[in-house]
Amino acid sequence: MRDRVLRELADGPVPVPELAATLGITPAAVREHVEALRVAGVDIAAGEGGHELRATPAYGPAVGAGLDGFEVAFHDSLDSTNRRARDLATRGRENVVVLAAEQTGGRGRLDREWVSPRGGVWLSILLRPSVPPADAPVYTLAAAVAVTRAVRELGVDAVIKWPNDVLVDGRKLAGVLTETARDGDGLAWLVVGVGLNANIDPGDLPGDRPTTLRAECGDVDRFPLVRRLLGEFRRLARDTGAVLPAWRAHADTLGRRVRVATGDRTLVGEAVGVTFPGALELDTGDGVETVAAGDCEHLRPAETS
Ligand code: BT5
Repeated sequence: MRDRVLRELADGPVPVPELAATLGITPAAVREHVEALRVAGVDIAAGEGGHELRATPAYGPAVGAGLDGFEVAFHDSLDSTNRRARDLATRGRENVVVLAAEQTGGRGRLDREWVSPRGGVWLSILLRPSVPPADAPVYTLAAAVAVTRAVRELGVDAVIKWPNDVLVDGRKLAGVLTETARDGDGLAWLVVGVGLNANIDPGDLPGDRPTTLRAECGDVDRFPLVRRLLGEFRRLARDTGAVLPAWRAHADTLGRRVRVATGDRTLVGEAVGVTFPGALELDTGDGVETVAAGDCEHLRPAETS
């Protein structure tokens, strides 16, 4: 609800009774939300025409103000938001989003380095969904969809490479790292880490072909971007049946010739489908193989091995 109050105030000025009627709550409840937002650092003006958001808050602790469903912990600097979220998980916490302005020890999959200077979006979402551990990959796909939708709103032509990369013209804009722990046969917790290169020069990043929002569309306001991303993710996490159709709609891998390296083997074939919770179906010519996890490379049509 507080997020909706914030959105209405952004279109303000709006008198409290009108806002209360729009949102279906009492004027007293509106005033409580406004006060809580102010305490969180959001600059709300009260004038003759009603209340209004004076300026979009800076990217900082206020990014979590009133975000439905998540408690947000913003840090100026952390080694890794995933590491911090794992610590919170072992202390029994849930529905927390850890954000950092910079990471000094960011990690990709297989303990690879993830370079995370100031200007980017580095965050980890800690959840405890009541699902079997095998379902965890669907949350990785959900995060890739959430990032893709949020940046497409900015006019960036982002697509998803299976399983977790968000690309623009073959260049990597964002990656997702999901970590889990079991509790007996169930899932104890799930940490979904998202690294999105926002207001950064691509030359400051490693990797094959990195890109950034700065390069694709110019510097962006990360406050609404992160809130949009988290809102999309929350919707999908609550309705995981919606994840695969959304993922397919943005996928660049399906229909392509790909090479997939799993722990012990490398497969080449045409990516023909993705099945719940996120496995890739590969037509190798000798039948269709289902690959649960791996590093995927898109091949040009002539490249076959
Ligand atoms: C990923 O790994 O793509 C997952 C990245 C997840 C990062 C987030 S940031 C918030 C949270 N906290 C963490 O500590 N991690 C998560 P992978 O597919 O393994 O890609 C890693 C490879 O990408 C590296 O080996 C580099 O070659 C390259 N790389 C490193 N930093 C990059 C960057 N900022 N942009 C693009 N490529 C990068």
